Amino acid sequence: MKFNSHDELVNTSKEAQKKWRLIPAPKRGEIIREFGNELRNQKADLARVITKEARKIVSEAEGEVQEAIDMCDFATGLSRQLYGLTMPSERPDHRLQELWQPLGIVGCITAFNFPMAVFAWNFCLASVCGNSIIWKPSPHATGCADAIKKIWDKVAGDHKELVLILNGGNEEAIALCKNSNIPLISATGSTQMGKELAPLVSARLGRTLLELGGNNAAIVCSTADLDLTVKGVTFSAAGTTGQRCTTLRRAFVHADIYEEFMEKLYAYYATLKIGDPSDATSQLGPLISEKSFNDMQNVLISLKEKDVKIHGGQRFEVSDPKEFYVMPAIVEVDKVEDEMLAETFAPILYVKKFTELKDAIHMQNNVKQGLSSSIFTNDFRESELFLSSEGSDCGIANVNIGTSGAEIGGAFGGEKETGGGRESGSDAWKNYMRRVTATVNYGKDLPLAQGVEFDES
Ligand code: UN1
Repeated sequence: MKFNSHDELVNTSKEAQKKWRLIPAPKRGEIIREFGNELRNQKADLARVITKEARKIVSEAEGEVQEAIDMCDFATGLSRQLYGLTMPSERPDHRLQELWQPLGIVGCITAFNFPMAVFAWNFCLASVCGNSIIWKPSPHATGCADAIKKIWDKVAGDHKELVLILNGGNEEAIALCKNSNIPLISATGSTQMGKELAPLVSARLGRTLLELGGNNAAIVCSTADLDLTVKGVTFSAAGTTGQRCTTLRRAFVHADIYEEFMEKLYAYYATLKIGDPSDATSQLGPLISEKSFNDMQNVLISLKEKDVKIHGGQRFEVSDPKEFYVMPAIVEVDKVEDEMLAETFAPILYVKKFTELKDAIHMQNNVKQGLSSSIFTNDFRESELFLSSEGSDCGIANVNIGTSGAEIGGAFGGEKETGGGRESGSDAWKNYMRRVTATVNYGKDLPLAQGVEFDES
């Protein structure tokens, strides 16, 4: 569908939403179930599009489509559970209750690394709640958006325009953010992007739902099961070639097991299969672009000036020289280096020794981002401390699991410069609705709240 202007696009979405919101939520849920079934039918083909564009390995690409399918199932169930509370009224013959109504249009900006799943997080909730969506996919993954749109159009009947795609870059994102007909902008990407876009939305007092950078850490305690830990750390740090917002970037390892852990970690890294992501045996595909490669190399160059031990990180030669495959890097540091405080969207894992858990927790939290975190331990006192108010300050805190690979059932998102948004499961749907507090008087008198008297007669 082609639009002559931005206004035309937004008006089309508005009209689509007006029609859609009249459909009872459980009926909307049925259409989303159809959408999910079609994703199921085409899972392998969709995964191939992800692999082609985002360069994810087959298993992860299929996992991403599964994440979208899971969201459809979740939203279908949710379609009968958009509950509002009823509170006791202090006045006789009155009912006090909350109603949840759709917002209107949701503007959704997604990144290259989860080109289908993050759309599904937003679309499934937004649509079951009665909203339409204008989706600006990453310029790296427009084919993924087209494939999804085609499936929606197949199942949507009269509601094809509920999903509209706006292709483009920064300029298009800015236009969405400035448009006061779009009550909610949900954006995934870098913190820098969030800092540019969010003020445009808040200048018109619109709402944002932000899922921005991460700088995730794992704490490996002395009682940890090291074989399990090494697998968890490697999947999170090197998997997806370090290009998840949940990627593990820093590991704090207890001094008592440091040598043994590092030995096992290097041995495991040495087994990783780097290569064409469409080859089912590959575990790591290439970086998304030459720019990502350069960003990674620049960080490694600046680290070389310092007293650190760097392992890996160099370009890995495969048959197609146009792509940027890399050996995932491990950087052992004695002190917290500045490079560790920034997110480099590439597989660089910093490792530092600790002796006191509270110091490790402090180092973990002492960054600007607050998305995901892990502790590996078999001592419940350590894991409970980590999960307490003295522990991780992130939106996601895992025990004996790496920082990446969250299920859809929980709310996903993080604190501080990660943006504070929550998407996906739990009650994240509330972000896509407006809450109406309704008080109904079904009596014959007009008692006022707080005992106020106005009309004495
Ligand atoms: C992202 O990288 O933007 O928890 C999302 C995970 C995935 C989602 C990552 N389920 O790693």
